[in-house]
Amino acid sequence: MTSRERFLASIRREPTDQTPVWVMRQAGRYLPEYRALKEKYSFTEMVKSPELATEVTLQPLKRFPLDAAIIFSDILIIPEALGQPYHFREGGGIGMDYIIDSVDKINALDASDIEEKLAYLPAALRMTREAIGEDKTLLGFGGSPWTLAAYMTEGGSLKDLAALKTLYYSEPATFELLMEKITSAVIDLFKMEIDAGVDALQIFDSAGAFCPSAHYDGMSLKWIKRIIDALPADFPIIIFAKGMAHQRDALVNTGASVLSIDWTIDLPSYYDALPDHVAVQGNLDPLILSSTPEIVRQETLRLLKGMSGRHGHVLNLGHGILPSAKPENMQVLCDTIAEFAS
Ligand code: 1CP
Repeated sequence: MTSRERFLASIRREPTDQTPVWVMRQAGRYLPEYRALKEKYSFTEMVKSPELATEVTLQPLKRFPLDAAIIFSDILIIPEALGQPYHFREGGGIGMDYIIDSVDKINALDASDIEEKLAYLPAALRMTREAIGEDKTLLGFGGSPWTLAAYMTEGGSLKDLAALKTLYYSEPATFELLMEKITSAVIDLFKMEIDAGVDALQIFDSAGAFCPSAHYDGMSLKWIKRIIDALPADFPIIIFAKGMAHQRDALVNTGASVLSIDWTIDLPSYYDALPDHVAVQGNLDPLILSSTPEIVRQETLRLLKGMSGRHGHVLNLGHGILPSAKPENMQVLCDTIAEFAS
């Protein structure tokens, strides 16, 4: 069985022998071996070096029995490829080197030659595949155009998206120009990741909850749909729409195969209301990993029991793993799943 067949089997809503498990944003400050590398190299150096990105990608898999490798990279490689670099701020957080705040700056963004500009990424994906073989899923990812536009116009950590939303309401043609460029770059990124052997792609609409419901389509989903339409028809796409799961039908209409759900949602009843061709991923509160082994066990069992008999569930956190997560709690999470499955 190839890794892609294995992944497709695990998201089918019919009996299989496994609940795949992985943890979004596997890397990060919670692992001492990651912190050790960060002492020697900057975040962007690690992202751009295929050897280092592979090493960081493999770190959680060396410790824990996870079913997938999530390539170490960042959604902000797209703004960088368009001509707006980013940097890691000392003390945490991310900053763009400048802000997109005029039509001239949007016009200057260059969506050509994405493959050449991001050549380090397929190199890292191929190196990672070489190391994990066909037994594990290899996951690629990218930001939704709306979420990327948010970082590009806010210049770093998100506040209220005032500039981007004003652009959408007051200057629709300029908004479309920005979104067309980002969407085209993300399509090229995803095609490149598919060619490099990823088994699935996750689209992060982390800033979706800034959209009013009535405008969620125009602001974000329409662009996500355009991306999915440009990819091979049955290629599995996971959408993480933080805080927007209530837009269930609209999310399903994008063509996604899996909806990644945050912890605000009751997963079993959400799953039951989905059509049969859509699977779910989620949705533990990442903060349980910063608590005690007992809590981790209790919350993981609650989720597993709730989803029992519901096939097509990828066990995951409801958002990225936090720097305060305790590695020993990750072990308890994995042990609890193994115990429940046996
Ligand atoms: O397991 C992995 O390492 C996966 C790789 C991964 C992914 C999927 C990273 C590495 N970043 C991301 C996605 C990402 N990056 C998103 C979407 C997911 C989400 O909603 O969290 C976003 C919004 C970013 C932007 C970003 N990069 C932030 C948020 C900035 C902010 O203040 O809003 C941060 C802190 C980063 C840095 C980053 N990216 C990845 C890691 C491991 C880190 C932390 C680096 C460190 O602290 O050393």
